[in-house]
Amino acid sequence: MERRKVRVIGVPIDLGADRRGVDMGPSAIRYAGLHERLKKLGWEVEDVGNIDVPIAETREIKDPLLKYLPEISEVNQKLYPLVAQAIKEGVIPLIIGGDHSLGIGSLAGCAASGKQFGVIWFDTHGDYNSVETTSSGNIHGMPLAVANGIGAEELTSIGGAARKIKEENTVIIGARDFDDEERAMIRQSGITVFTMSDIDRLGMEAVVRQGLEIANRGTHGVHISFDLDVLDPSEAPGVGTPVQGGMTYREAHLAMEMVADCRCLLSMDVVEVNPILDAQNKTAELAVGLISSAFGQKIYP
Ligand code: EXY
Ligand code: MN
Ligand code: MN
Ligand code: MN
Repeated sequence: MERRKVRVIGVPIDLGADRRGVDMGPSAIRYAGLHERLKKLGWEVEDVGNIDVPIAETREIKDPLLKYLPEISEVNQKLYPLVAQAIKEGVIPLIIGGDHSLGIGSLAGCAASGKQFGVIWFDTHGDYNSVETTSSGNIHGMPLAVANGIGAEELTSIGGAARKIKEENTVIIGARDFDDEERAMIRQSGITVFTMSDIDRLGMEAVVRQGLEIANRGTHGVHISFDLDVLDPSEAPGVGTPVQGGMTYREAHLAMEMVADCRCLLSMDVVEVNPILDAQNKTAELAVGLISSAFGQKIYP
């Protein structure tokens, strides 16, 4: 098998969550042994370091419904060409955050690569708010809407004016906390949602199998956007917006093992690790374990 390359891109952003600590996510994930684990699996690992992110303390919030909009736009303007270039080279970009506002640049990068791609968004939340629907003004609650052309022009125009995703190839898995208006917007879209209740009823294997089928239909591969808050807070305490009733450790690993088995991984985000909220760095270690499963680690080789 040819040695596949993975390019790690750090995005230490906390502006989208408006919560300090998640900017340390990339360091916590590297500290938890990311490179060693991927190399042990036979991957050639390249790390471009971290994108420079302005610190919140030196910024003023101009619009409380789009907090740190100029800075978040600037960060994602830097991110998307790096993602696009990696994909064009046949390298898998692994974008480690940092809050989920980086998903704007990741998805714009996937689109700019020229590949047809599907999306599986593993998340408690829909991340489908816009300035019209948000109550927090936190842009990490908006990236999937932005990628679908909904929201502030400073964000939807990153990587070009066109929508970055295809609703018919986009799936949310693990949902259990949508805002009211956000829920209505997602319902009106063609995005498929599997809630935690669906997972309880159908089982994770059936849900992920259906999700991969949808994301791969007529595409060249799949972008996985993994928000650590999709797991139960008992498993992933170091996240900024925890919600009870999340995935178990094994459900999350099964999902990632199935991603590896499908050999359809185009690119991957791993976001919302906040080591300040988790002194033992358990959440970052969990993130590295899940990445390992997505990149081919087998419990029983
Ligand atoms: N829906 C809420 C909001 O828009 O503020 C919570 C969003 C949490 C987003 C995290 C990254 O998943
Ligand atoms: Mn999210
Ligand atoms: Mn979330
Ligand atoms: Mn279509």
